Amino acid sequence: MPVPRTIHLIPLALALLSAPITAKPASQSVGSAALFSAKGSDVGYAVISKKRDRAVLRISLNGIAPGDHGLHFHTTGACKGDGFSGAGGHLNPGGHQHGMKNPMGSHLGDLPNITADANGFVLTEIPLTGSAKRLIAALFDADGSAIVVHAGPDDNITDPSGNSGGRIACGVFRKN
Ligand SMILES: [Cu+2]
Ligand SMILES: [Zn+2]
Repeated sequence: MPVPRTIHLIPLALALLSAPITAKPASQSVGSAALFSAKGSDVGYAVISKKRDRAVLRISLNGIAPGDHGLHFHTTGACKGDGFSGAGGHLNPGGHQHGMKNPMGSHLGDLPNITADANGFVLTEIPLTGSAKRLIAALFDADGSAIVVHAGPDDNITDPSGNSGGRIACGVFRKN
């Protein structure tokens, strides 16, 4: 009896289509930053997404020197000045010291090092610790924020910037 079967399947199909929306929300993009080098070349982008109260950073870069590089959220949304000094220090609304290994740490803007491969590519996803709501409020406050890539790796303990060297790329976050 093919006709009654089809009729009964329609409500079932609608129920299946609507179920994932309430049961399992997809991650939602919150904002992004286009990064450029000190010479002004485009080097990639970073996207912040959230799912419930957890945030994730996805970053894609090219033309970066192979090896490990410090990566941070900096406190001001300005990639200006000598060595991107306009971005200020690390995002630090809690008034802590630098570094995930520092007993007095860490800054909200401290992130794990990223690694550029032999071709200078970076493609990675970093789960961000703590409340997404708090982080997003700090990133998109009145003066905004920036994401900065450093010349060398961050030692995760030396205050205030982990001895990670100069700022080689910077991007200002824009809220969606
Ligand atoms: Cu930095
Ligand atoms: Zn820091």
